[in-house]
Amino acid sequence: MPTKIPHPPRKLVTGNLHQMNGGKIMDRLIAVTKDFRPILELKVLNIQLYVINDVDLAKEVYDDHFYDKFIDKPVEHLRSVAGDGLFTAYTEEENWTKAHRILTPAFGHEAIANYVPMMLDNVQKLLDRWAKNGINIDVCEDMTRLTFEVIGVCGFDYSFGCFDNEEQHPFVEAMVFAIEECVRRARTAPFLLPLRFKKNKLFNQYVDYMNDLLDNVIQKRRSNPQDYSDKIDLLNLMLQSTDKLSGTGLTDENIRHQIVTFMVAGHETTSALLSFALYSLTENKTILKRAYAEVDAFFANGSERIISHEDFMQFEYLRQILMETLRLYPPLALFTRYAKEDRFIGKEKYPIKANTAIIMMAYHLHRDPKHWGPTPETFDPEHFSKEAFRKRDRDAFKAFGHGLRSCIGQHFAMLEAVVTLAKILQNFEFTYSGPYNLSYAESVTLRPENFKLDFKRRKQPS
Ligand code: MNH
Repeated sequence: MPTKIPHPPRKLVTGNLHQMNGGKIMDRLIAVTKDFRPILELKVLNIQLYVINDVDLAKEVYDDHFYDKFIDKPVEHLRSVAGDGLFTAYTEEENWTKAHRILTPAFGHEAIANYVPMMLDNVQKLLDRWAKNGINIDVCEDMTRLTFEVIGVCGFDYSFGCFDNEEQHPFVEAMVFAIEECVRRARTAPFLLPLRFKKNKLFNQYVDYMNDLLDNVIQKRRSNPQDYSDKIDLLNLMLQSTDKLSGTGLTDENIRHQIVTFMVAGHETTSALLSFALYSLTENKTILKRAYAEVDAFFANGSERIISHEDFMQFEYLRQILMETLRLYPPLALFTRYAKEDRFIGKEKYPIKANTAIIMMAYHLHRDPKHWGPTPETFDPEHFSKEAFRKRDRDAFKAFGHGLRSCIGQHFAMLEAVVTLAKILQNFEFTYSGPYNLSYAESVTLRPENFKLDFKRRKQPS
């Protein structure tokens, strides 16, 4: 029997806008949607969207035959920065399929093994920074220094000097402004957009600056390939690969879009993961103790032991901690899909209109008691023991999105996070710098707000 999809109380013209205003947008969205399982409908001015909070209902929307990734307004605006790069491309675009085929092996287990030394290099810079001054550390900020450097070096052999300077590199400043401006544009009525003279001018200057910097790097390699032939990074891979199916490679412009995409998609997400992991460990001393034990066992025969990709398996408990962190605090708290034609879901119950945004609320899906047990709010790495993992529905965990359009960088991110966490635990103890209550920062990604720790070098176990 078709049923009307429930919705929070609405106002005549503005719909649910009043529930979204006043406060941080992610907090508002989490709060407004929380009590509606399995589904609700929101109307914000003239925009209609569905929000799904229930794993079993979500499963129907994961059918790639009838549903696909929805390019929502902020992502559409982001195309003036990242073009048809993987994240912002429409699935039908030829360049999505082509880049997906070329880049998937580049992010596979075998390829990313090459990046461990570059990751370790930069983790060492983070440790040195804290060894010099570990008091009152803004954790997200320093984690972002790390993740930005790592993706710069692994992506195109470029250092932004995030560990050498306190001020941001102009590229970082440009990128942060551009992303924020895209989000602001998405919330602005279209007829007002051309009137934002100052912001538009700044936006264009920043985007030109980023493009010039990257075009220079790409041109240098194109003209002197022999000078760079030994570089193992994503740029060389893109320059050297041809797509077997079409027989052509990626254009220089598309390669530039991919690099911007990796910078945008790869740094704040991984930084949020590492920050929430340290938060969760500070809160849970028993879990922290077991994490130290795993790390100390690894370094038992020499604190200088260098972590390699094969060692990833030795940090099973750290991996469980990081996965559990992604469950409770998915850095992308939601992703969006749409139905290709009008559909019913929930056993023919709820009508879903074609081409309308369906928000998959990972934040709530990861707290679905039918799949995560009676106390889903509890941080418990046992949720990701081999045993529990085997028993659980694969679709209950979506921190990396879904299907064809899921995160291409997920193994890269997990490898970087495990290596980083292992080295931090090997070297430091940490406590809150002051009283701390978790709140989320206002940004595109979910991040802990104002999260500060004091790091103290560990006495080496005797
Ligand atoms: Mn990542 C897509 C989460 C790290 C590059 N990423 C996605 C999606 C999620 C996601 C969710 C799907 C978005 C959507 O459906 O609209 N990503 C993460 C998280 C981390 C992460 C939680 C870290 C933790 N991502 C990375 C890293 C890189 C990267 C690191 C690159 C170096 N992600 C991508 C790209 C896509 C993506 C590229 C788009 C893939 C596609 O659509 O083909």
